[in-house]
Amino acid sequence: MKLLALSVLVLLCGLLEVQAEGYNGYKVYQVTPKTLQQADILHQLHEDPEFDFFQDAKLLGQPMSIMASPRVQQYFETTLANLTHEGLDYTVTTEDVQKVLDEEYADFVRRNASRQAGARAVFDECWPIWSVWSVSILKYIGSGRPNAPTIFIDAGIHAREWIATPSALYIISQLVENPAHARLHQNVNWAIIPAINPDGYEFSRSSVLNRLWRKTRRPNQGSTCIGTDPNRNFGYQWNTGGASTNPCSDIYAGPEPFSEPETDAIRRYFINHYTEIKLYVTIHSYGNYILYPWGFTSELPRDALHLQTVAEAAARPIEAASTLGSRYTIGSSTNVLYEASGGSDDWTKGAIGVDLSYCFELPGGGSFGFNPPVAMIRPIVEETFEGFIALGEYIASLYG
Ligand code: 0X9
Ligand code: ZN
Repeated sequence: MKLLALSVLVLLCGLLEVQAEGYNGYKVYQVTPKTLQQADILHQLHEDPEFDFFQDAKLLGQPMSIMASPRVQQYFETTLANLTHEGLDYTVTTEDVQKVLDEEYADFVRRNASRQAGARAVFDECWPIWSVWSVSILKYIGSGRPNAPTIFIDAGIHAREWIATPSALYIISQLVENPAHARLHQNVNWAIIPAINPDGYEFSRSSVLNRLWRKTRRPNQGSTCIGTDPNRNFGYQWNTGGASTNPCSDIYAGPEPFSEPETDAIRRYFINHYTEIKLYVTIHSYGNYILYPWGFTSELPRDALHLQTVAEAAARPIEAASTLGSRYTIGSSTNVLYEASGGSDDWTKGAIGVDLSYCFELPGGGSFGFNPPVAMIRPIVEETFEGFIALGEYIASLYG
């Protein structure tokens, strides 16, 4: 088992070929709406391909971080300027996104060049190409009993959220290699997919021009735009809100539920194992949230209190262990973040019936949150694992 997880330190630390137009002239705005009407106006832009919401905010008075292409900046700035009369605040936090990405990448290359060539430690020395091999990993780490209660974790469904994958790999490494955690898989199985969107992930690595790619990479019929948002592609309340029918949008729901091989792979696994799976966690970044269903409605599931209590029990040890000062916000997706239908967590709970279903948004880092410096990988993955220990112990205590 160490096998794939850690022995494949194939670590080709450089990025590959250059493609696409990149983010030249794209700006990032920090916008703080003060009224619900202002927030609504901003949310309407969510599915417009010319905008990318790096950080959304549900609560009035909290800042949103929105990237706008050069094509819409004039229009956007006029809209914002009009809204400032009603109290909205905004500033341009980045004048040229590509320039910042290029600088960050040059810094990354400089630091890597000063290290030894060859194999490097997974969590300390580079951002390797994990997905080359990890796509095929759906590993049981477990009790030896195929029907034992199972914890299912996926990571990296959004291509650019790189920190998700090492966090999942770290869970595997601790479960497999650290005897202190053997008890966590004595009576419980763990199924972990560290890079569930490998094509997208590779694309986001292929050039700094593609660094902010989020979706899958399957071409769309009748459109030149590529890819579907896999986290809008699950078949429970699919495309009922907070998702787009435009293939060019970053939150494109796909032509139909489970149109993507990545989401279909999860579906097939759950269909075969639904009786055993007791906990589902999908790992994303960024923003320090533990989210639970629903993402399609602001109504709460009947067992919201249970979901909240277990999430709090996971957040506490993360926060206690954090050397980064991490603090987590916990709540239902729609209520603390935004409405977004077709997510994997809604489907596992709503369609499959997994009671405990969560989306972890890990800490961000670097310019836009998706580029934690290499030195932040270990602190993030270590503190996050503390949450998974708590979750693992809870599942073992319930079913073990
Ligand atoms: O929008 C998403 O898919 C997730 N946030 S992210 O910034 N990583 O893209 C949140 C998903 C929460 N779950 C649902 N809406 N079902
Ligand atoms: Zn995500």
